[in-house]
Amino acid sequence: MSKKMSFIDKAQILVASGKGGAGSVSFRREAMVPRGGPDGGDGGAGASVFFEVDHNLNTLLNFKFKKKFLAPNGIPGRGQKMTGADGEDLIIKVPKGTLIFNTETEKLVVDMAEVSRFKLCQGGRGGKGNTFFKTSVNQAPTHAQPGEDGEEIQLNLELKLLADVGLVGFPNCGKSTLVSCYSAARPKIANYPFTTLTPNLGVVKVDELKNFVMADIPGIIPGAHQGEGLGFEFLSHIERTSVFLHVLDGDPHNQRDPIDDYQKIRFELEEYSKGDRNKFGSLTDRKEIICVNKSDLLSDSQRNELRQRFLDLGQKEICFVSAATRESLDTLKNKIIAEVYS
Ligand SMILES: Nc1nc2c(ncn2[C@@H]2O[C@H](COP(=O)(O)OP(=O)(O)OP(=O)(O)O)[C@@H](O)[C@H]2O)c(=O)[nH]1
Ligand SMILES: [Mg+2]
Repeated sequence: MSKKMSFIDKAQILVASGKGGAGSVSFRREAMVPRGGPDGGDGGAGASVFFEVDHNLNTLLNFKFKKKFLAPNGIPGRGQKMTGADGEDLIIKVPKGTLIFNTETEKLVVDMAEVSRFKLCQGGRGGKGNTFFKTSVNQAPTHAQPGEDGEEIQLNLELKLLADVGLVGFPNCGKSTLVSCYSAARPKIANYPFTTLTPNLGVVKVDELKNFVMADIPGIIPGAHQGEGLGFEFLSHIERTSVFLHVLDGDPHNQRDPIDDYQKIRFELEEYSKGDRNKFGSLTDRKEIICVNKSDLLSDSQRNELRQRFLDLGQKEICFVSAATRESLDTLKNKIIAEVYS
């Protein structure tokens, strides 16, 4: 397995192009013309289905809820040689780099990193009306063509997600709880260390157009660089993230000190960055946000003391939050947004 393993966002959808409209069987009716000729018009073409890259998207979240994409049918032809309208093509927007596979054959249909627009299903042709079939020997054809069927295909979409924000901290400090507060992800949460064994990913919505990806990796403990705990394996998941959110455990009863914890995690990140392990620059020069979680368990004086000690260390402001009571979660989210988009 590659070291640079990233997260995969997946979705399965059904797309279908529209059926062509049927040709019409119709004859002219005019007061002075005893036997009117054929005047059935052609059916309109069914709509095609296109995929198009939208640079504002970075996840497949839109496909979690809507799974069927059916392009409209062409409108049938009518008398007086009226051609039916074509169906309007369906354009499905996807993030750049989305891989589109045929579910049945498992073959790659298109890589949306290579093209920005791709026609996936051709709409059915409209049927010819009976006017078309008029010949010298058949002046009054009574048949027209039906519209051609559209195509239907089940697809698997895959997108490699790169996390924008990586959560680092000791086991049990509430990383997974925070991810579940900010996103639709539902990682396992429990009151013991190493609940999270593999990374979780949360997609955090900023507004209608923007969202970013948060990665919750297993807790880090002192000695991780020597293989303690779950070791460093999972740090490779956040090598490419530009922002780290340090989550410190504010619980005053757990015999640990948040500032000490912070320094220990920093030390491990530094150790990780030594040698040739990290190809994306040192993990200690990422933009950093520091929060003390479980602040619901801290008194005002305990908070003030911690804040002051942090400032004395020359560190920036820390943010006191509680995933349990949701205290200051919005403030923290805004800080994260500011760093992710700066
Ligand atoms: N009092 C309090 N408890 C919290 C808060 N946030 C999380 N917890 C509890 O802390 C425990 C650990 O939470 P998790 O989210 O599983 O912690 P984690 O950091 O993901 O832990 P690992 O996966 O083991 O690294 C759970 O029992 C949570 O309910 C909080 O703000 N206040
Ligand atoms: Mg966890």
